[in-house]
Amino acid sequence: MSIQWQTAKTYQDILYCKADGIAKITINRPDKRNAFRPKTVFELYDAFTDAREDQAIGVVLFTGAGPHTDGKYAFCSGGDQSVRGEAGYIDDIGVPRLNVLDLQRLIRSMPKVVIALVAGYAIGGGHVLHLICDLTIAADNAIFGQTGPKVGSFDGGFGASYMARVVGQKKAREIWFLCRQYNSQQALDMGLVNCVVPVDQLETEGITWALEILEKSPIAIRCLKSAFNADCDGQAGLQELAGNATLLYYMTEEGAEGKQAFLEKRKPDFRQYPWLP
Ligand code: S0N
Repeated sequence: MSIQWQTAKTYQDILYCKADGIAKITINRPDKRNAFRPKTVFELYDAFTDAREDQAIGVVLFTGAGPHTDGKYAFCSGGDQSVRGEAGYIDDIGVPRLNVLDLQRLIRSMPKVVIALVAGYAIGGGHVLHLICDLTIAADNAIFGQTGPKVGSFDGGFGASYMARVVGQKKAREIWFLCRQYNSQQALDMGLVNCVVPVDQLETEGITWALEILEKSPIAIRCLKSAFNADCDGQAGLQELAGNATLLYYMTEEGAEGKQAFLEKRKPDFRQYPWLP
């Protein structure tokens, strides 16, 4: 299945297009195996924010450009080590950044479904990016792993705690402590990905899943996503879940009565609404 992608905005490090209720965001730094520098992350944040704000978009496909000139693929190889400074990754004006953490929170909290399409390497901070997506579809050539303790970094946030929720404590510690690489079948077996398809069918499969999701109720999906998040995200998770309860309450006549009465300078008449069992 193919759809007619329309470029939504032009960037330097990423590609961003939309079609039929789906947004596709692609990291496009093939010379670096799609590693992210601060600019890449700022651009990703901008595109994800646009997808979040666009009421026609329900699903985001998040992927990496490939194949590269040597025939290999990558989803993302993590932070760009060539711009890593003493306190983070150095941006265009010399400021050290760890801005991928902002992106992780946006992907996790946005009320749209984010599907990672992983071909080739998902390594280091690139592995964490696929991990925090709602769903992951892996190509049969996908390779997953963390490198932090090998290259002098670590992600002790979602990268550790959420990984343990996904694959279990023992496996998460193995992934981080040994820094091994895992193929797509191993990733499927440990619950790290949802399914594995031939690499030339990766986007088609993503579109199929997206169109199936788009037939469902947006508010039901929105509330489910925040409910899944609330289980791990403490008060921030509860805030997200409760925000949806408030949104739904605003949509009721009962909620509107409070506002209307205030505007009409009268006492609200809540007696007309039942105290449901
Ligand atoms: C991906 C690997 C396994 C691919 O190996 P392969 O196919 O043999 O290719 P290479 O020849 O190694 O690479 C091809 C070219 O791409 C460059 N390149 C690859 N990865 C990177 C990278 N991450 N940064 C910069 N350049 C990269 C190569 O240098 C090569 O270019 P040339 O030919 O010009 O030399 C293999 O490439 C690999 O292992 N890559 C490194 C993986 C890695 O260690 N990534 C970093 C891990 N750390 C993080 O991601 C930091 C996490 C993080 O960002 C974070 C976490 C928590 C809180 C905050 C942060 C934050 O920093 O924001």
